[in-house]
Amino acid sequence: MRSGTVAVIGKANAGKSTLVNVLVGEKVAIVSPKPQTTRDRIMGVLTREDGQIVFEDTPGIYRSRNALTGLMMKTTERTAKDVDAILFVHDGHAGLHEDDISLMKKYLALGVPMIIAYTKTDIMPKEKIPADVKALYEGGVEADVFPVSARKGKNLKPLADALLALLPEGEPLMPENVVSDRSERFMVGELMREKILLKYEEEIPHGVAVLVNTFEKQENGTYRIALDVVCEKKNHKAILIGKGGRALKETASFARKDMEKLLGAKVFLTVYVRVKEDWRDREGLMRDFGYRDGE
Ligand SMILES: Nc1nc2c(ncn2[C@@H]2O[C@H](COP(=O)(O)OP(=O)(O)OP(=O)(O)O)[C@@H](O)[C@H]2O)c(=O)[nH]1
Ligand SMILES: [Mg+2]
Repeated sequence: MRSGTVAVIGKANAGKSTLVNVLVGEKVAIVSPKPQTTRDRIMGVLTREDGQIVFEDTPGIYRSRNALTGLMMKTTERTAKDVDAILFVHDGHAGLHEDDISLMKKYLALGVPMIIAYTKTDIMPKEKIPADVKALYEGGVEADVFPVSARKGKNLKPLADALLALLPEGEPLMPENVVSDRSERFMVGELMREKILLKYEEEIPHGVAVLVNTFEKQENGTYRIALDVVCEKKNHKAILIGKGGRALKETASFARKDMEKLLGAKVFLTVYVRVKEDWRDREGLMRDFGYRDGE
């Protein structure tokens, strides 16, 4: 059998986390239509009879504007160098541009075996696919391209087969029942961040960190969870909370439903909103909030 690690790399919002979730068959990473949803390296494990693929989902490539995005890009760079293969995720629906080709070539140059997943084929004209594959080939991108739809579950088996074939012979790296390296406690904070990404405009979610202060299983099997939503500005706090607390109540209740699904139990959720100005530019605070550079 074969077994090894695969870094999942690509532009922000390309569909990396969605693809990892569907390949491993469980939600290990949150997903949203906004770029920079994933902030940290997250492991998702696919175990089959003939082998195991340990995916490392990474923060999408994005022009760095603050210390947090700088840290996120470092995580992605480190991950790409430290694996058996790279799965480069390209958003077919967003079109193929010069910078996509140069990005793919940059990762090919690392000398790590690489495969391209050309995703979101469910929302684009099919006849564009061969033209783009040809353009990649003519642009000097020497890698196999797999058109897929993570949303519709299309063509995923051939992609997983091709990835597995790139991995070394060996025993599984992770126990059979492990799908992620992240705790339920971590996921609970991420689910809240996902709902904030979905509910509020661009600027607000990108300045939000979620801290899990309490994560307790009670004797009767229910959970008591308390979260701090940290934002950067007083007016952001006001928007997050909304008139009479309505917006926050809605977001929290939406997140709570997902937490209950994850934990298989009733959740009592408390959320506080706090302001910490410019936390995304303050190294110490970022680390306090759990963001590291992928080491
Ligand atoms: N139609 C369609 N939408 C998709 C597909 N895969 C992902 N999406 C959507 O694309 C958006 C981004 O998906 P993510 O999986 O969060 O993308 P990502 O590459 O992990 O993004 P970052 O973590 O921000 O770098 C979400 O709205 C997804 O629902 C797909 O196969 N088809
Ligand atoms: Mg992601």
